[in-house]
Amino acid sequence: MAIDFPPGFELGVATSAWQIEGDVAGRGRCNWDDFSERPGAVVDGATGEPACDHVHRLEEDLDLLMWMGVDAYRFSISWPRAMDGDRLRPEGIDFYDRLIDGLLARGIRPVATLFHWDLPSELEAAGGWPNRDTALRFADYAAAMGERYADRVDRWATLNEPWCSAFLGYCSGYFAPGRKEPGASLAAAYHLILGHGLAIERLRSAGARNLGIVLNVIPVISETESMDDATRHVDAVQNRIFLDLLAGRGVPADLRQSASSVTDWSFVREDDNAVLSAPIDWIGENYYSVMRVAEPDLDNTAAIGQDTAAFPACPPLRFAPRPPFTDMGWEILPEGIELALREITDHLPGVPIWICENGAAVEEVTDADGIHDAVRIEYIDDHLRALTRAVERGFDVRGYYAWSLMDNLEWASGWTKKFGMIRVDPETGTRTPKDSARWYRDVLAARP
Ligand code: IFM
Repeated sequence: MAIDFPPGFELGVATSAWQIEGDVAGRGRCNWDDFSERPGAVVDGATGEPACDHVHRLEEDLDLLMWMGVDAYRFSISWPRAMDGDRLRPEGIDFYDRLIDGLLARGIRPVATLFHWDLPSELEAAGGWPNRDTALRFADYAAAMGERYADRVDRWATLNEPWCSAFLGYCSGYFAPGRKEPGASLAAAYHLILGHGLAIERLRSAGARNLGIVLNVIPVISETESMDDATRHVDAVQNRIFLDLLAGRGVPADLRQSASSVTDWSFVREDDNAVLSAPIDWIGENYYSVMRVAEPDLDNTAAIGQDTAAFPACPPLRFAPRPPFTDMGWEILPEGIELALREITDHLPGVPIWICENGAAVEEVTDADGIHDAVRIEYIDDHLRALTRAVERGFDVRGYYAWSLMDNLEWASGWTKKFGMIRVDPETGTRTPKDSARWYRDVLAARP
């Protein structure tokens, strides 16, 4: 049965720069270049070169987007490709000019994210996001992008999933830059939102429209009442620190207290509040799964240590996802999307929401007839239906971008996990639409 989208609902696909662009020599280095070259940091040793070689295959990829029939394409600008210190980098600017103009020429709305985790190496070396100055440099970069592209970019996101940058980057060390310093990760979270707020002001002054930020709010579910405190703590680190700052409520009081053993919070300045909560025109949510918090399991201590490492001062707990799972081990729960929408709306009433990523790494079967990824189709179909039900119940969701247009570098998992609707051969770069790409194309075409 066809999905009944609300009038004007925007459908698209998403990617990010480091995951697809390649052409490392054509830009400055970033934290992920440095991190991925460290033995063992990325499971299969993949680096940003060649990724999907998107820089050299731009026209082909733009044609695939048009073939798919998307309304909008969400991409990210690589800061070290666009900028060389505080100057524009001409080749990089030319690349994004061609990308944006190529989208417009094909009738596709450009949706740009300014920071999808690739921080210029020199800023990382200077302390990265735990350092307040990075937020100021980010605002300068945002202003430069606004001045260049405000006339053509339809929608802007400052950051993508700041939780990953802050806590996977500086606390568990699972992502670049690989630091394991809980106190620094809280400072990073704060400065990311500060940078976002400063960037919003600068983008607006440059005439850019439709300004927002993309979070990955993950509904945190307590499996038993005894785990309610742990659940609240996880929710504070995963979701509330970002939502509360954006809502003008400051750092959540319970987190301020519970994390006092790892930071004195001296990086928080009371007069930052107006910047942290700068008015936004929309908010993005990347929804994949939920987190279930259960009693610690003595047979599972290794897993406990690994998971809780990302959460300073976390009470003992165990994450207990329920089947079915994707290849990432993430529980599949389409109706969980409504829990995420509720938490966002409770914090930011009246701000329209876009689902900026949703998709799955799954088993695929390749035969003479093509690449069959039935589980991905089912996953996206179920989530789109859950989303339209949520809209019927009153949530103000205006669009959905599937993750991802094509297979790409899945960060620390390298090429071992595939989210694409189009296969990219890691050896040759050849693009082949999977069944899901044809299915999504039909969904898009079936709209009245
Ligand atoms: O590939 C990532 C993306 O870069 C950010 N959101 C989650 C995706 C899947 O892990």
